[in-house]
Amino acid sequence: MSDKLDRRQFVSVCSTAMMAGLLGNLAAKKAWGQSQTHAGATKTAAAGGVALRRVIIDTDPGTDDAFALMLAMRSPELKIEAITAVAGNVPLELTLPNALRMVEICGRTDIPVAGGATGPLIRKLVTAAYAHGENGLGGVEFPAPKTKPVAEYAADLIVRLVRQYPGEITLVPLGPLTNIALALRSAPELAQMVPQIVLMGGSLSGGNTTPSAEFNFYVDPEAAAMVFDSGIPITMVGLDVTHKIELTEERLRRLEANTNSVSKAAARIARSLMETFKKSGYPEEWLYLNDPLVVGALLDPAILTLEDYRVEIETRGTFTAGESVGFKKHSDRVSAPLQGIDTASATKDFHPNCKVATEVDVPRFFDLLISRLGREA
Ligand SMILES: [Ca+2]
Repeated sequence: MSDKLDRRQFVSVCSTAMMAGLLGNLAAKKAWGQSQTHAGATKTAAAGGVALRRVIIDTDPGTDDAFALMLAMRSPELKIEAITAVAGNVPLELTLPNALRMVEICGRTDIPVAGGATGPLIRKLVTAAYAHGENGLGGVEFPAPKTKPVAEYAADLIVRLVRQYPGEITLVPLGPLTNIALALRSAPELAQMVPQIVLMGGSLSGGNTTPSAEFNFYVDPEAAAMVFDSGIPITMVGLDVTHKIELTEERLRRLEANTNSVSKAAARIARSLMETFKKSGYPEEWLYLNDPLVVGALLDPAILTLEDYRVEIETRGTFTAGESVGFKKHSDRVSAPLQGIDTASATKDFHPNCKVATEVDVPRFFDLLISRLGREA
């Protein structure tokens, strides 16, 4: 794809894309109507003010990613235009087939799945196999996927789809932000064409990988900084709330009581990981389901309480890179200038760039998750 369109070409592309988007909308609405075997879902969506929403899910499955993908694919309010895989919890050689496994488990091989970045923009990849199992799915061996990824590179696919549906596609990143940053770098105009990014990442209350940084931002702080500097409205669903989403034994049993194959697959992943943690003396008796909270909040905004912040991503600190620093009010201010070095310490006007999730209705989320995974397709 050309990234060097002149203005006339760009307008032409946008006009064509808007027409395609309109037709796509009509097709989607038709498909939406046809796919509604659960009559109550449409009413619920309408009553809750939740319209059909186009999303691209960027992900590094990852056990909690698997839950998020399943929840999204079980939710007719979401029109999943693509799933893009990125290196993170485990390398791309695993996250990509794991994403394909998820679309097969959910019977949604109609969704394009693309492979993306094999590592961060400028840093070496750090994974989290210790928390997700060596295969990224808690050690559960699902069959190798028969479905192939699309040939298009993830960042290119994101650019093409956003141009196709300008103003319509919510980006839902659940891993390091490398693919999103690459898309923005190759097509900066995307910043005006993406209505919002709702992401799992960051924290205003300490990290889970270093005392400062949450894993996704720790892995690729430069990508996170690019995204937060992009001007796209961001909703940050970070550890402040996701670490209240504890999949306890009681909740896991509720999940296991469901009889359909999607719920069973999710429960197998969680049970296997929980057993592994128990054997290795892991102190907590639950799993944190970080990523599916993002999807839950898209489906039911009342699950989260959001507050305006200006969030800046630390990229230079030896001990703090990837920290998301939230300014609640007043001007944000950088470090004091070093003596003898002409560094800027000027304050900037306070402009929130982000809504940060600060409270969560935990029972409401689990009711949604368990019922959605458990219902027949
Ligand atoms: Ca993830």
